[in-house]
Amino acid sequence: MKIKCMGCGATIQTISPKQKGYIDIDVLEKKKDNFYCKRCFELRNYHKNQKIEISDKDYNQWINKINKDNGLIVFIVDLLDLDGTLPTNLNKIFPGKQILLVANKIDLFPKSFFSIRSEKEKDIYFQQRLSAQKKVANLYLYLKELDIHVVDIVFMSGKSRENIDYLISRINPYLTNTHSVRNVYFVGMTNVGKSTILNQIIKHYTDEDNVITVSNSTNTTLDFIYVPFNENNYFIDTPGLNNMESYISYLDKKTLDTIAPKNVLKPKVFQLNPKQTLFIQGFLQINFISGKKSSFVTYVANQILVHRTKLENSQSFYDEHLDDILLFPTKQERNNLGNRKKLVIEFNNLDKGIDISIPGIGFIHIFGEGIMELYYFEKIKINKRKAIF
Ligand SMILES: Nc1nc2c(ncn2[C@@H]2O[C@H](COP(=O)(O)OP(=O)(O)OP(=O)(O)O)[C@@H](O)[C@H]2O)c(=O)[nH]1
Ligand SMILES: [Mg+2]
Repeated sequence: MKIKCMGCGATIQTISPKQKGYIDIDVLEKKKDNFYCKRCFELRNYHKNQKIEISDKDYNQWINKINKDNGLIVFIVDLLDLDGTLPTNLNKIFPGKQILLVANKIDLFPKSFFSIRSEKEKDIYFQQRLSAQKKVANLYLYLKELDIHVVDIVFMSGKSRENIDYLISRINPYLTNTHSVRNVYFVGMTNVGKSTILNQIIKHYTDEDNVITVSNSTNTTLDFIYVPFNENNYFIDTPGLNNMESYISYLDKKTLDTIAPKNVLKPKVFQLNPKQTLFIQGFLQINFISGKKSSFVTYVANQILVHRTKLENSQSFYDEHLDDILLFPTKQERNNLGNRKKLVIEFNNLDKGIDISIPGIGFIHIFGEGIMELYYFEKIKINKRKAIF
């Protein structure tokens, strides 16, 4: 019989220490249940990560397996990294499937982001009426623009448990259909918080805490983890997909530890005049070339450096301070990210302004009028969208 690691889903083995599911034979012999592989043990207890690559072949097999079942797909995105975690071909990956979209990590956003003015309103918001409804509507419109079809949208936080009950109430109607009971697959890009949400659901029903391993490194979950939800239905945690156009795929654990958002974001507001430059650490350089004074609001982790310089000094600043003030990405990470490239973007005051999303990092809301040049790395895809929220 195959024994599975409770933390990552890998099949337990005692042969190859560098492969997934490894456990020392003497540890295995002592254990009767609750198996955790050595990698999970070290990740959970010492935050040490042995990186295990997941191949495209593995992903394809998992996707095929999901597509063969008639289950519900709960597709989770990170609201701070929406474009980096929402594949535009979502319905093609899961053809004909019902998909419920979860916008996770709302705890990172300041209350003003959801226009919550009082405790009462906060209560109401958590049941997704009033202010949040507007956000849901805005996200629906964005999905429509991208031609993505979902059956429902839930805003929530796996970390602070906000809206966990609401998520379950929205999943409930899909647990059976006319033919059979259905499994629920928790799917999404790596690091969006799939396992964190499942841990909260397990805790909700069993009081057991932190059963599945979570971490801010990529590819924490390595195989399906079957969580019995009731007598008939399984909730299934799945390994995250990698977005090779996101910074997250190129940053090492130390960098991720340093730049991951730790508490509620404090958006930084810059009123920029043309001929000024904004650096988001070394991840993105925005040269404001011409136009009217405009506002740039950064939604990134609070500890991420946002630095303003004069345009004329920007190149020398970048060259001189890449490894001290700008600091990230590190030299080694830059080697994998390729050369820097330029994207020219024109923007104007119409509507609510635009967002520039930096995958794996956050986004910048820009309101005003002008032309800017963005400099960032070859492998990364920066997206411009009409402001959503
Ligand atoms: N602020 C915040 N952080 C979260 C939330 N959910 C998860 N995280 C953090 O995001 C990181 C990734 O969480 P996981 O649950 O391991 O993500 P995953 O989607 O299972 O990742 P893979 O297994 O690699 O696919 C961890 O550092 C979590 O603490 C949330 O709602 N809010
Ligand atoms: Mg996981």
